[in-house]
Amino acid sequence: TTVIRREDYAAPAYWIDSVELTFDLDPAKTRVLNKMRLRRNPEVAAQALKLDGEELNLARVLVNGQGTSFKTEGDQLVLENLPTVTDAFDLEIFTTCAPEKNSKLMGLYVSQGTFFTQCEAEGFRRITYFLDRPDVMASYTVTLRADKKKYPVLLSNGNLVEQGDLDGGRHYAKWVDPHKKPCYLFALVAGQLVAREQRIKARNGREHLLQVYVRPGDLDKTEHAMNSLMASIAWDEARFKLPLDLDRFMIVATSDFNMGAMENKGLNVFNTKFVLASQATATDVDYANIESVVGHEYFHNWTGNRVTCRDWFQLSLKEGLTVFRDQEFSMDLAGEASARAVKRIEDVRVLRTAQFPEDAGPMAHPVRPDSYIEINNFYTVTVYEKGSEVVRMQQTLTSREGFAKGMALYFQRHDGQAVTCDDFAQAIADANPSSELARLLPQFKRWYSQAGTPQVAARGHYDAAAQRYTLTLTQSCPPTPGQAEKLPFVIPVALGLLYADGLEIPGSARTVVLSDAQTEVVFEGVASEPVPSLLRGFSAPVVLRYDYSDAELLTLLAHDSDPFNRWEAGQRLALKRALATIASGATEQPLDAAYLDAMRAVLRHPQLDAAFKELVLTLPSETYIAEQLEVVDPQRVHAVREAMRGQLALELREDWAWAYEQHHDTGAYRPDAVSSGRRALAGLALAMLCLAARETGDVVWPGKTYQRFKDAGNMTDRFNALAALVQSGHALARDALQRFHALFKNEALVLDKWFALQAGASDRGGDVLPAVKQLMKHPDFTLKNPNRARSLIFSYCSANPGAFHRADAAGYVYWSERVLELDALNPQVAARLARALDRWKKLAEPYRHAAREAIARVAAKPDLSNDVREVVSRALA
Ligand code: HT7
Ligand code: ZN
Repeated sequence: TTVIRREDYAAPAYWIDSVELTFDLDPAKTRVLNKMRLRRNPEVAAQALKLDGEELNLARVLVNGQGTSFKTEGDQLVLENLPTVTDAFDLEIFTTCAPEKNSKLMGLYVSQGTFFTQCEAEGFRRITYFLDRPDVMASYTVTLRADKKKYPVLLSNGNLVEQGDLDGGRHYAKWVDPHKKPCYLFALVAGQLVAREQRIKARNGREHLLQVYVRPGDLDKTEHAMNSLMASIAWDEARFKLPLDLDRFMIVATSDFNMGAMENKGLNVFNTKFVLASQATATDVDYANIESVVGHEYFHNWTGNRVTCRDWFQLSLKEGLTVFRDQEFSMDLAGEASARAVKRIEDVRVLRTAQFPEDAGPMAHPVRPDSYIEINNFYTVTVYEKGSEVVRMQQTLTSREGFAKGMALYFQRHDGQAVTCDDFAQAIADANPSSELARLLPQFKRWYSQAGTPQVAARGHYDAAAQRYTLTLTQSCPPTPGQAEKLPFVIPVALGLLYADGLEIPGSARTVVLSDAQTEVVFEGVASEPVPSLLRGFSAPVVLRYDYSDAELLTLLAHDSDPFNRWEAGQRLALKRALATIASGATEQPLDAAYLDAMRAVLRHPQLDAAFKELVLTLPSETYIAEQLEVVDPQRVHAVREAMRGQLALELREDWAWAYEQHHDTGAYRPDAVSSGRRALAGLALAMLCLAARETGDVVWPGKTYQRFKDAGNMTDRFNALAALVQSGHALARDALQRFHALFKNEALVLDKWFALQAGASDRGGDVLPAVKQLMKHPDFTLKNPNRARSLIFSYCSANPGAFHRADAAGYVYWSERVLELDALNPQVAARLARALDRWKKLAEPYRHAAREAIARVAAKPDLSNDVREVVSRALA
């Protein structure tokens, strides 16, 4: 295994200016003719040309039309006797590959009889020999040839310039991409597909053809994806003045995909999960995810494709920035401030439950990593979500308008180039010379180089006589692998002060930029001891420590003008109680009247949105609670949180019944923010009412829930009702699950939900693992389809800690078997599953020891993929 280091970056010895690819598509043996025009890079010493290749059969190599000597070194094809002058020359390489045998889903593969490609990060080398690195940008001409009946649709990047029939029932299509691109953005698709089409005219008058390609039976599920695409195009024009630069923009859906989607130039390939939606089969969350993933991939057309990454260490250049853009897009579409806040809370929840643990565990790495063994392991929440927060802080430090100016400068400077995270931050700062970002740029960039989640400790001192309030902010950052000491970050802390009655102190709101280890902020003319509202809107990806009293939190929950901090106050109230109960050793009655009354007040509040209420009334997750502890007993965390849920359900049961009655009827189905918020709250109410029924013996609410499950007019209501029965362990759940399966047996994405729900069910006496094992034998289960594997195995191992961490270690044994089994098929998916035990060192005994043994068992396997090897060796280090 080789470690790749950022500091070793060197420009390529050759440039590839143009590529002509000809494919003879055949699942068993596809022939690829690759004609390149290359030239030596005059800025680099003359050297051999080393082309990347993987699992290819090489048939022929010609230089300027002549046979040439070549050798192979590992996976590379090495050509030593090339023209030494820097004039351009032709290189022709003929290879074959076997798409139907490709279970890794990288390179060219077959999914349900259709050819797809996935080239990011290093999949192009599985199609042909090439300089497979993002700083080599070439013009592509692609000819596809295939059997016309089996593969009537032949797609690649750019414009279709020619098509026609060939002998023997075959046909061809020739595509020319008008834009230069790195090879990771190459794509082809060939199969029996149909498209929803839409012609649009942009603000500048240019006409475009938009297409969403799916399998023939799925056309009626493409309207939302197309609407999302049109909204994305309009948004990027309006907010950043970035137009669509293609005549034709295509999205194609496949059910076999390692990730969510891929931004290939003009030919985005999507996991069906992020394209297909109908009210009968998709939930509100699915609709929202489709909108944001369609937006994300579309926004890559500028941030990633027009300006790309110099090397894969710069991945966050495109991913952090594009996540920021898709988050802003969804917020802008959500509309009102309260709906924006709901989206912000959801995004922060992801960051804190997934990225903070990553930053505190063995896989911690900076937003711009310094080294890797397998780049696929670095498509992480740190690169994506923390990367987005780093971009968001740049906006905070330059203003919304200033940031837009910075983006304009970035494209003015770097359009058509492969650049670095430094180039991006420099452009934003240079466009805003008098901003805090410009003043502090070198220090700000520590967000790119230092891993770990900074902590900001706040202390307040009120001097009644002087009517002065002094706030002291202190920052620190724990060590991470390879980085023992950290230097201070630039941390924008948005804050304000409230009087105890909830009134905001006029003039107190500001953004303090913390750049030293410690800063004091002094407020004059403060009439009585204030309550500080700190880190409003989650203005930086840090842990905020402040010793809030219950009274202060109740004030913030009831009155803060910042909706994020209102929600946060509710979470802190719940967390305090969870931690106290966990520490006490008892489990009964974790919640007191003060908390329950506050939750009732939120639930019954006449002005608050339903979506916001649902977020406040949802307790912090087991994972988030566990992260606050030094040593974690997952069973104890589970038991305490379940006790809290039970109490919240029981004590507020009349309020839940009221909430359900008030919110369950949302009229004709529309996945907009308001009606989906109402459905979410009604769904939580049903879950709570079924939970309360366990205690009270009530049969009415479970009965109503079952009825709801049967009658629901949309998947959100139906699934919420089903989940309420399953999560409360009600006897009706069995029958409901059976019916659900019968209804949706031909809908793969719905079956994924069915598997996931059972694997994620609240554990009662260790019953989930046997159920999961049984479900592995279900005829609809297959390990080969990543969505299905994730829906069953990941839902159990990564998303159900109370069921996974068993004192008998059976969960860990199951995990290690699945990691090894998956590794033989698809190392990328296996490596993601391998991360389920990242935080093993925090576990209490007997879990800790058993988890270590399970990881060691995986590590002991001699022929592990690099992907899994890197994850387990870091875990054991
Ligand atoms: N840029 C895309 C990355 C991606 C990917 C990476 C590795 C292996 C498979 C993959 N499929 C897609 C996803 C994105 O838009 O961020
Ligand atoms: Zn992306």
